[in-house]
Amino acid sequence: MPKDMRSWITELEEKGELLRVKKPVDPQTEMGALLYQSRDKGLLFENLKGFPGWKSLGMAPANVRHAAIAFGTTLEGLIPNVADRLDRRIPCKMVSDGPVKEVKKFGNDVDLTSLPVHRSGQKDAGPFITGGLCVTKDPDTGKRNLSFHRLQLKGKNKTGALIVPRHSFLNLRKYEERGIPMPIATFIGHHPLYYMAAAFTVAYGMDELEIAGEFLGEPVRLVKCETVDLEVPCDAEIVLEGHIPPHVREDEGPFAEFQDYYVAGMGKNPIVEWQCMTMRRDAIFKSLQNGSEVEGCVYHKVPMSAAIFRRVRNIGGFVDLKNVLVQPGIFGVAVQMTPRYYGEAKNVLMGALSSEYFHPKIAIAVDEDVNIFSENDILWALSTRVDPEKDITVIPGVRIHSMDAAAREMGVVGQLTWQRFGSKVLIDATKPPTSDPAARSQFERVKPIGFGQILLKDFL
Ligand SMILES: Cc1cc2nc3c(=O)[nH]c(=O)nc-3n(C[C@H](O)[C@H](O)[C@H](O)COP(=O)(O)O)c2cc1C
Ligand SMILES: [Mn+2]
Repeated sequence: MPKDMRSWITELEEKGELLRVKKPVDPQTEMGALLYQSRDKGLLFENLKGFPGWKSLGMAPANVRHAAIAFGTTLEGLIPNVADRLDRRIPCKMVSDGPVKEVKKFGNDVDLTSLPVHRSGQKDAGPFITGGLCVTKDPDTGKRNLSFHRLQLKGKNKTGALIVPRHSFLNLRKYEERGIPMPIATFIGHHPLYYMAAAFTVAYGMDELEIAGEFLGEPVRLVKCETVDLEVPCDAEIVLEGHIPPHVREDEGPFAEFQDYYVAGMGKNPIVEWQCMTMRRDAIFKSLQNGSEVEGCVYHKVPMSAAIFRRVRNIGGFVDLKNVLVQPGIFGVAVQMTPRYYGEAKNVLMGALSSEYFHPKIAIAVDEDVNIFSENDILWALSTRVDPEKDITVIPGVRIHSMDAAAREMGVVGQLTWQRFGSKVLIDATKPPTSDPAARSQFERVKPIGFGQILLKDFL
């Protein structure tokens, strides 16, 4: 059976990773706090105040452990596994119908306020659709693009949209140069591997839905939209179809963003007018809480870590690379490796700071004996293996992620000029390299006699 949001709910539930919330929950005033707290389990809200009959899924995945379940791998194997699959694609398949076409609404019957859209942060400008993935096309080539864009509710059939200068922004610019609206479709509610694929920054013109196919191990089945020349997965829960009018910008934001700040690119941003909504008869909504160490962050961590893993493993031809993990707040990244030569870890860290992603600003290299999934262990390595004078290198004058409050903002939000400018840092917290065994042996980590063999459970 093809994977969709329902097969994912079943899988999580069978593994004891999903909690059903049967008491009434208000999406405006209660849901955000519940999602924010549930960092271990997914939540299926079954009773939504003001939205009779609706259910909503959130915090699924709640963490990278859940992401490993979605990818069918182990926690330790997750990032190397995803990195290996990044160069493979499975082309999409067109089908004529699907569950997402069970209900169709057009024009005045489209009412986004009928959806249980939740409010994430206390200072948010209103409810935002955060669990939608947006399909647009390059008008020159017809190539599809899939990306995340938060959609601030601004009425029955209107939302704002944050479109950071990347691929869908390039598409929008092409439509704006022609003075015509850009068609857009958003699907809300699907298997998490669609969300993972959408969060990858790949080459312009590459269809992220083909990456989703590779992750899913089966072609994504697409149906034609009703009112725009776009295609969407036939087994999503809900699809919205609309267009972005050229050169229109309105106030948008604030919004609780991925780094746990309201520094969120708010200002004059594009709007979307929605003219059609199709959905399953018993559609389940998707509520995505953004912020550090909640669901939105999982969709950042896995793609970014895998892209960096793939990028740095060939530095100098071969690196004895073990793992990569983006750190809380998304602006840090830890690289786990066994350095063979003096300086090699720094070469790798330079690569980690200069990838497809602008987010990483603090790159830390650790050895294999440091648990990359434990922030405590990483801090231990920082305090015990770093000689600051030689192991910490600051790189001034580099482009920084445009939502990093610590760097200087330049240009204009909603325009190609928007950026931040600041510095990055490399921290080599590895042991001396294997080429210098005497120096390396100083840093042998203590282990008790019987480590790994004498187990407490056998003595209880
Ligand atoms: C949970 C989540 C939310 C995101 N929200 C937005 C957003 O509102 N606007 C945006 O431009 N990028 C957002 N991104 C950044 C994504 O990297 C981006 O949408 C997408 O991957 C870029 O795709 P593209 O390069 O094909 O346009 C978000 C990413 C994640 C993981
Ligand atoms: Mn893209």
